[in-house]
Amino acid sequence: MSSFKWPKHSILAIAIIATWLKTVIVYHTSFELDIENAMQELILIINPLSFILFAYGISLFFKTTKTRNRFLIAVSTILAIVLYANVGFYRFYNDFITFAVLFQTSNFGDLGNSVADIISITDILYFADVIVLLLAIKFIPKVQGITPVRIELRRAYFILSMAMVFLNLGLAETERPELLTRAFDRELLVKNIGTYNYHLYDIYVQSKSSAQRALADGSELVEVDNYVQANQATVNEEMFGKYKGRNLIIVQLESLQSFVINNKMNGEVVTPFLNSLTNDKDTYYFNDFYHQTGLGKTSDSEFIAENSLFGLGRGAVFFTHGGNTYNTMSEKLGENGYFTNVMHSNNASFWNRNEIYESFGIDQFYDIESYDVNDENSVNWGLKDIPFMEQSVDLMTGMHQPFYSKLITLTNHYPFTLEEEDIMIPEYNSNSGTLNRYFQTVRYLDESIKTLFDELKKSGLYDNSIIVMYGDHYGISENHNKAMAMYLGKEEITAYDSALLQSVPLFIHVPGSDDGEVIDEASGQIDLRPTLLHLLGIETSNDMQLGADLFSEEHEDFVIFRDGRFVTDDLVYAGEVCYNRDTGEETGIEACQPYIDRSLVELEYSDEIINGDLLRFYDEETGNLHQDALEAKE
Ligand code: GP9
Ligand code: MN
Repeated sequence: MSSFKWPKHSILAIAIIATWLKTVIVYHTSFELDIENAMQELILIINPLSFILFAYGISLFFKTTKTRNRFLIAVSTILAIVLYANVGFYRFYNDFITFAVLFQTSNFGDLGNSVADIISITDILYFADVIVLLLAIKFIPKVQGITPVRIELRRAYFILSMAMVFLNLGLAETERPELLTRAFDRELLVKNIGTYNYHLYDIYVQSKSSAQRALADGSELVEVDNYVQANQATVNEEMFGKYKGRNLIIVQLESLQSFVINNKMNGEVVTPFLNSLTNDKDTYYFNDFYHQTGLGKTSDSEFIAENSLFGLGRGAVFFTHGGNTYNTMSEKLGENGYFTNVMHSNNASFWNRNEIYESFGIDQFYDIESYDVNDENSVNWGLKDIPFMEQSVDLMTGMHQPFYSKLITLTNHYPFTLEEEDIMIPEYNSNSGTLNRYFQTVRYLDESIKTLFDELKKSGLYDNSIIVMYGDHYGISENHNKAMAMYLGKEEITAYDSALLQSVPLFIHVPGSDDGEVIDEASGQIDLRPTLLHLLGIETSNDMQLGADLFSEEHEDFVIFRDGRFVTDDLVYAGEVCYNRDTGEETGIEACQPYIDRSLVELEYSDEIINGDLLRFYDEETGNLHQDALEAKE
């Protein structure tokens, strides 16, 4: 044996260094954090330390080496689990876990295949620091008995830890002013304060939002109401009530982005049926329409369309605020004699749908129990879209009319797998299997819409319906930028490109209208509620909604994304840079500033309504505020 004598706190030092190094390596290998300069790199390197020093430092309060070591093992294991959970989540959602999402365990259960798809045996490396620590404890000779830590040492240690926190926050503040007050973006938070601190911050914000509801008294609503009233777009008299009494069939097209529409993949047409609708005499096709979803993905797009409000910047509003008071499109249609329902062959609890649909006033949810699902007719997440359409129209045939049915498709969902018999075009040939398969599942989705139309015609429902279709959110995340660049024939995908790639198609198909056209108004999912209600002759002028009727002369070309980016007819704001939309070149921030300000206001008003559950203070019928709110106005 060598005569080397290990210093007294070697184990602590090893634990700190191992977890620190591991975390920095994980940042670089498992997340796609855009690092633009040396300062950002420095912040990324030091940010795990500011938390680890504190967490591991608590061990210095224990009296024996044994209890100190046990504590270190426990903390390092917990931290490794937290980090690994984020890695797994990131692989799937390209985002970091939020406290709110942790309560969505039912969703994680249902991921099934996808989970197996995203974890692998080599993931044991994410626990490398725990292993190093265990080895160190085993092989480094221990001092037995009670060995308290000197107070001065402890004091010096915690002064150093504090200094680390301030250094971290200070650098983050210079690099990203107002980070903690404005943060819309989890990636920025992780980049600047680190994953572990980010979770503490998130827990703090969540508790704050529960407190917000308790404290809200409706007075906030006065300001929001004024803004909404002042920004209302007048209805287009010609279009208002033009299709009164028709059934409304909405199809949310899973993960469908606009870049495949009227586009080919290695000579193959990807969406022949939808392409035919883009110049159809009965279809309004919106080619500059965007999803506005956040972490809640499909559920957010449902939320936005039903409420004409944004989802939340953190977690999925379907989960966090399922019990709020809402004034949805469904509720309004219900009041106007419609039978309202959602058709989606998945467990009712997924995305907490069963609960929030009650709050939305939806009459019936045709979930997986209403469908005949077996091995032959399902793939990937469940029932294939073609049999789904057939069975859905069967269900519609027995419905009271007029009805409003929302159909949510499923086959074109990550990981985009199909059975041999359903493959209609070959895979693409990029380095991303995800993008390669995406074209095939999109092709299948397109075919299922053709089926829907055919079945509706057969059933006799077609002529008296309006069929609205839109993509719910992106399917191809920024993790596949290289492959996307190859497909689009670009050198790289910039922040500007990424923003425009958030475009999803919107079709409003009105059989027999002979009114079809291509509309290039920059618009988003938030505009659906007023647009559709107006077409059906239902007033919304008293409603607390942030979108505007797409057929109104006053509809503005301005789409706000949930993360604060936006698109207008001549500007794109992304990555905190203002771009000229025609050239794609950077332009002075002044051009974007007024829109930046308004985006922040609108996102904040939307959050206020949801967090404070403010619609409980609002009289939907008269558009008046309830007594509490009125008193605050005086
Ligand atoms: C689940 C389906 C998919 O029922 O709507 O949700 P997503 O993962 O796309 O948000
Ligand atoms: Mn979806």
